[in-house]
Amino acid sequence: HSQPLPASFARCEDEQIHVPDAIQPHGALLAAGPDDATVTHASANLAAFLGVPATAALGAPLATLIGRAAWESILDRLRSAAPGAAASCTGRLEGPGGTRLRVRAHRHAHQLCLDIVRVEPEPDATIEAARGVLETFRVARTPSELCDLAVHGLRAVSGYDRVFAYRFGPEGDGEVVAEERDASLPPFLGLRYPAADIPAQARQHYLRQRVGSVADAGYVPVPVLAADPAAPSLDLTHSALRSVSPIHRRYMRNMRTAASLTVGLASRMQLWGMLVCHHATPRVAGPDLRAVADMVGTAVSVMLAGLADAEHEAMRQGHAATLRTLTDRLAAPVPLADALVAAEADLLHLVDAPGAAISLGGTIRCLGSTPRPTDIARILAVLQLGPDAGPVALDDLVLRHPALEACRAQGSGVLFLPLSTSGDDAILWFRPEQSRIVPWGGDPAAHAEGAMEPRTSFAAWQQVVTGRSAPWSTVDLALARDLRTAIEARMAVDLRTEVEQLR
Ligand code: BLA
Repeated sequence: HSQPLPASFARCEDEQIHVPDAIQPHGALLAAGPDDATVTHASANLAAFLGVPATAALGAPLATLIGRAAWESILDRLRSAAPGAAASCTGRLEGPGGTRLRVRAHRHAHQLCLDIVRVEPEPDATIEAARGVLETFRVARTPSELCDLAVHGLRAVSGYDRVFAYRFGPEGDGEVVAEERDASLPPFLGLRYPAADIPAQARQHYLRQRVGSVADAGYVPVPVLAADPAAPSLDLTHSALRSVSPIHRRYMRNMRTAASLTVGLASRMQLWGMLVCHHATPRVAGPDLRAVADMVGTAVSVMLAGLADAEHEAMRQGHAATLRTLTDRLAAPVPLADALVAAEADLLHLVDAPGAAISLGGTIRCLGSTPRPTDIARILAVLQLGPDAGPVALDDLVLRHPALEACRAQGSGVLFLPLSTSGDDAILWFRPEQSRIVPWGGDPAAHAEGAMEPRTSFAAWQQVVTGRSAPWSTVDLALARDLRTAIEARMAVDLRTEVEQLR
């Protein structure tokens, strides 16, 4: 376990995980070329499943290996798949001595690819079980509630001893946002993990092929042999037997997990997160369980964006009264700046900030707890980004701009709302520095830059974060934009009055 991993690549994200030239040993693989008929690839363990050595299978007609009836049925069913859809089907085969086999066929990159596994007793992963899980999703009102229901349902169906939902942050790091586990296991809920744990190509992979599984992290990979040794490696993206990265296998062993079943969650074409099932002892995720996991993941993915929008809208509505009061106050027959100053309490409450500054016509007025006006002028100079700069929300102003260090106490966080396309007219809200403790599932710095080794300790590790405020939400930004619309309406009225007075 302590030997360095042989790596033919320089960075984690350079490992070509879709072409490992190997599979996991709990199944066998056959692939046929563009003619669907002649075997181009066979896994070295083929004899244990079909009684025919891989070397004998290469170049042979696929129909003679699995039987003409099975072959024709597979082609027939793949043909009826919707155009563009990833075509796949499962069927049954009989191996030597009457062993019962399941075969899952799919077509990808002009190859017909067959995963062959033994029929094993599977947990009760039926359509009925899947329907039962999806049924519970009806009551979810937020993405977070949906994740709770998904991990609960997936654990009940799969029987894995830990199931959690992992959500990616904007930088690729992630957090465990829902979890159900055997009471004997330590909790992961709330812990954060660095982006390096699931490098970019692995995240891309889970967008393309949503379900992945490892039956036994301690397995010895089985080579996939090719009829033409000069042919490019077989793309195993969609094979349920794809051998996973040796680095990730070691990661699992370090974590004391033998088996995993992973479902990618996508929202708005992005990988939002994953549902991950772990089991302490080896466990094959059979075709039925994978299908149920796929259904659960698809339902969650489809619902995520809508629930996030609904949650966003509900939070926005929660501030609707404040926004209405502000809009009414803007109608007062006093200069705009005076109207805003008079509405101080509502202006601060709108985005839950203890301080704000109004910069209009070259004058800065401070409300509540803010940096000093001279420092606010410097913030303005830094944030005036361009002619049509939208609102900007930063929770790390002084970390980004060390020259603004003096703003740390009152203004580590700033929400900047430009009011005009020229000049300094703007509203700024401030939030104070708020030191907080971020719990990581192991020291994130244990990944030295470019390290090819997974870390060995996953003991909770607390990072004290300074120089940041409480984060601004997309709802805060939306409310600031709403206020700007009201202010622009008021400015238009002012302008019309001015023009009329000139006449
Ligand atoms: C894959 N890494 C993964 C996956 C997860 C994690 C969930 C998807 C596959 C699976 O679930 O088995 C990470 N697992 C976690 C995290 C938790 C967990 C964060 O249980 C938290 C509780 N990994 C490293 C380093 C590298 C690396 C240093 O630690 C690269 C040098 C790579 N991780 C890596 C690769 C994959 C991966 C390449 C894809 C494996 C594959 O599918 O081939």
